[in-house]
Amino acid sequence: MSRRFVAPTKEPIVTRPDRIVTIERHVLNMQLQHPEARGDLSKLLYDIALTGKLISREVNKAGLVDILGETGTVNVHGEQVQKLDEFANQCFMRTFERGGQLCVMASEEEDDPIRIPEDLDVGGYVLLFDPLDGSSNIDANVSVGSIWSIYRRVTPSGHGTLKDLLQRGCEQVAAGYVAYGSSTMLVYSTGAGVSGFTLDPGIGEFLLSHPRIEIPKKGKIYSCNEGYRNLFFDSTRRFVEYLQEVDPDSGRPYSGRYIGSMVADVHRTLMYGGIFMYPATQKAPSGKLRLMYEANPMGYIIEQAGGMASTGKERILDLQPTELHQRVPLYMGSEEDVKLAIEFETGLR
Ligand code: AHM
Ligand code: MG
Repeated sequence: MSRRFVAPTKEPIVTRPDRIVTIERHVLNMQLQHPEARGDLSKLLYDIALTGKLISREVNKAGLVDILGETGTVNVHGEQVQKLDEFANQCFMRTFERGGQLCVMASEEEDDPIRIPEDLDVGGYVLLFDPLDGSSNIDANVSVGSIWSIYRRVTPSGHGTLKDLLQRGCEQVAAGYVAYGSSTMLVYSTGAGVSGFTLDPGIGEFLLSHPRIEIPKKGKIYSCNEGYRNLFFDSTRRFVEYLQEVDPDSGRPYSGRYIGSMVADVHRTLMYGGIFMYPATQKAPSGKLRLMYEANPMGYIIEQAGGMASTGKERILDLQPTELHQRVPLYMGSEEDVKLAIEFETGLR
């Protein structure tokens, strides 16, 4: 007797859309709810979608570089084959410098703030981005992503300065990521919940696939690089050991999942719940991940979905940045799981 297929009963908490909505339509609908809006933020979000598509196209060809490029550095068109993270960085810079909405930018790939060229218009917003996070994974065909964050400028006019860039994460007006995985997804928030769009490669459009994403209050997965276990501080080691203890009543042991590509690890955490962490270690007391390019934008998304993002002691989005490339220890995910991590990290357990 053939077995009937039984669909899994547990689904991530996402509301399914009941009509076809492009990201452009979604952004426009959002703008219409703010009659005072001039459309500058919307234009920035359209350009984020465009940049995501351009990078997605190149990432999908990554495995072909050796086939299409004669030497690995020159492609069939005689053009230099750029490293993908360089390409992604250029893509962001070239798309955004000419729009007229930004006064300054910063990239994880650039030491200094990126000035808008003197002859171009400047506007009221600030953009920070990590053009291709996790790019060391590309050769193994593992998911990577772009992360971005938008603020309003704080200086009155002219070209933006470091002061415009070094704002607390709670001042973000929009943030999100594009995950280049089995499909390409753009997830963003402007402070009224989180929406997810999947790129339909046939028509080249991001279509609303995950309206109103909410992270479960508690998960069953923890995600960290356990190769550093012997470098973890005692509090972190005890927290991980606690999650591994067998206690079915409290849902333990948790499963461990770690891709080593933050966008993919955080996206899974957003969908299924649980906790993603990159803690302080004895070798790297501030952890590895960057406040401005990784922790703040991803923390904003997680909070907007109902979760928490913490250093283990403080809320990530409350931190006053002092440097563009500063690093922070990071715990983000389901509210109950992050609260538990904080209890361990602050000595309450
Ligand atoms: P990158 O910005 O140089 O790509 O590094 C960030 C990446 C994250 O995507 C990921 O969470 C982390 O580095 C993995 O680091 P590790 O290999 O130490 O676990
Ligand atoms: Mg990065």
